[in-house]
Amino acid sequence: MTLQEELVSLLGKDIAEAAESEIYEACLELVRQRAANIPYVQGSKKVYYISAEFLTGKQLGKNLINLGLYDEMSRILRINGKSIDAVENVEKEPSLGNGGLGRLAACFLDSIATLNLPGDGVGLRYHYGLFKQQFRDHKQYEIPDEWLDCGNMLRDTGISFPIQLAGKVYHSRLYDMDVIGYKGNKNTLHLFDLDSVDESIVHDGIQFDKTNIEKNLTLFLYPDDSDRDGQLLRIYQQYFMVSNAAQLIIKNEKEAGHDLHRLDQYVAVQINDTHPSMVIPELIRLLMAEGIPMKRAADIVNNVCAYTNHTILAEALEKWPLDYLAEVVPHLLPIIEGLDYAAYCAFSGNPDLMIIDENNRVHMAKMDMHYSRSINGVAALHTEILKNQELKPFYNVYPQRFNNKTNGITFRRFLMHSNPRLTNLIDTLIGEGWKQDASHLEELLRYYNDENVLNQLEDIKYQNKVRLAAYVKERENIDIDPNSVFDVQIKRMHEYKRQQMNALWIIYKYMLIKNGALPPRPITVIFGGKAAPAYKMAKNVIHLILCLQELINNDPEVSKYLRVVMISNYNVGKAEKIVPACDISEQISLASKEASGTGNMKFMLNGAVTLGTADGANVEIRNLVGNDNIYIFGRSSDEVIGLYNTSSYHATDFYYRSNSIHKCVDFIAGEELCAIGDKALLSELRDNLINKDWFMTLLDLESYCAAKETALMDYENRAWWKRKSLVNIAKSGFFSSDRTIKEYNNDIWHLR
Ligand code: 26V
Repeated sequence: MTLQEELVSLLGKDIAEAAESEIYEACLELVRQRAANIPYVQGSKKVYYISAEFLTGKQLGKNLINLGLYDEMSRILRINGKSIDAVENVEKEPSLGNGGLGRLAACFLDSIATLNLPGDGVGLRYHYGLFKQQFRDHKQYEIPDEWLDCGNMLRDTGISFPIQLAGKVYHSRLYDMDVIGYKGNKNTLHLFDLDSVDESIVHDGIQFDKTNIEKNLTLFLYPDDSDRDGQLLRIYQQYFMVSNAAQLIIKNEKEAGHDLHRLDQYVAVQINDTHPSMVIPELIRLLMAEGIPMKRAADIVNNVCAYTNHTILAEALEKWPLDYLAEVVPHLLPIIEGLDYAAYCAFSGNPDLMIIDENNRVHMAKMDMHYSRSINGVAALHTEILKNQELKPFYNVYPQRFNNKTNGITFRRFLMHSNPRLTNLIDTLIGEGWKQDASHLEELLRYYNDENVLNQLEDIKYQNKVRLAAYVKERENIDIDPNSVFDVQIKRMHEYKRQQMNALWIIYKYMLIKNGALPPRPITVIFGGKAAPAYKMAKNVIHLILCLQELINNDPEVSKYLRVVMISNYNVGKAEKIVPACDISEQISLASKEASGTGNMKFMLNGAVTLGTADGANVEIRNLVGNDNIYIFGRSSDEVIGLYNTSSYHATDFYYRSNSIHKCVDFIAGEELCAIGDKALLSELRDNLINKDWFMTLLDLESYCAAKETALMDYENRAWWKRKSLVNIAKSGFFSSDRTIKEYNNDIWHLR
């Protein structure tokens, strides 16, 4: 049967006659059948990547690419008057992650399978994921994201484990999703759920009874933990995840007839941030139940586990009160206390190294570091900061455990799927070798002076901007001009990422334009990102951006030169549309705070030029492309860390010293914006910038404005800019997650 015949047979009717939703279901079934015939990756040692988030993005397109069917399917649909885009649109994006950490986990699974390494993901099947973002009255509202009510790749395995929560036994249910490698074999993403979870308890947006564990356990990712019940729920979720993971591992190992004393020969566990940390005491507990004494069990687990740190922000390094753990997981308490006592004995009670602190809080990261054979950061700078600052006491006692694994992204999704035009151009220029080995992209440098190729690059960027403009018109009803410069900042909303600094630049530009200083070409500033529901200041920044959007886009004088777009409900699918259309990639976090960033890599790969601080992986991008092909501004991480250590940053100094900063900051709560938005929220934001500004927006504002001006001027030298774009693409091979996974495997997992 040809692919077309196969599709028609699954549809039961002609393609031309079928609705997009029917074609989607048929394609899904086709992928399922093909996947069923692909063997699992074989090996004698397997990694389990445990993560609270797997931000997989839509599956159909990616699976068709990895099965080698995408182009053919696209052609078949086209000759039958259908578009593959419309069919892919039917799928709802699994809402199983919040940002970089979750997307990284998804890229890693793709690369692990592609490299034919045995490795499965383990996480939770959240019914409503994070939440769906809506804008009303220039504010964010949260509603449940009903991603499950559409056909997807999950299958009910019928497998269940007993999970003890607060002395009661619950029975989980395991759903599996195939992870198909690019032209390779397959692994599995295991997502656990509880049958009794009841979506009907959610009301008024995303409110629900936080104490009703039986009904709420897997409703949402990161339920609000600003109160005790919320924190307890997070602990319930985390333990549910890791107890399932640990039981799955032990079951698989016993079925394989492996000796549990030698678990480290057969299994590696990667702990993705601190959310899965309780897998350590849980594995120890299960090994003890198999008759292995505690000390021995702890040694075994120590050789199995590896921990990845993704942030130095204090609020993300989880510390759970001991009495909360005593309530939810009383059976783990003796083990956690035992591990703490062992640390006490080994390190003479050094409080820096204790798992349980003097306030009886359990430091999950500290437990991870004592009981993991590897501790890694996610970019070179981040790992150095961990070693020399944040985790220094641990580096002093376990120097050999620390290592760096600079993040990466899968080029299958963020180039081949999202930017077919550029993919084709690269194929014709250097062949397809880069799809298996991304370092081949460097061959593009041959075309550095080839005007014809540079013009094609420019044309592709323009086509992608046209495509995005149409999408923005359709979805947000905002007109943007593909001939303008597309300046983009898409990521979670957080003060350290400094979307507010970009907003201050917009105000600065607005004033210049009002005063007759017109830019040589219109500029479109594009934002996208969700704020945590309880994070007030992040929501205030969204409010500011939406008010600016209203003010500027409706001002006939200014909107000819400047437009602002905040894309609602930013997610992986939207990233795939926005990234290929971007000219300037905004990576403007306060130096030292962004562990790595992965959006920066996606933009680079698609030919955007980075405007950023010397933070996270931006530093490595600069080292690869050279200073001529990136715009780096602002204080260094050393300077910033120095300012924190000496408490010597005072935003007021900057506010009063510069008239232009003063005017921009005051504009936030001035007449124009307050006529559109909520004065209380805007004033709160303005006052915070003057009086607190914990992430030092005003410190870097002037150098940011100067660097952005330079970038915009350089953009006008088209020949020059196109070369910058080419160099960025050519040098991005290092950021393939295939490279990252090879390093994890060579240095940490040693899979066979
Ligand atoms: C996020 C949130 C957001 C909602 C409220 C509660 C909460 C708790 C924890 C987290 C963890 C976020 C961690 C994260 O996504 N880190 C990012 O990891 C990326 C992959 O390594 C890295 O590129 C980013 O720099 C880092 O911020």
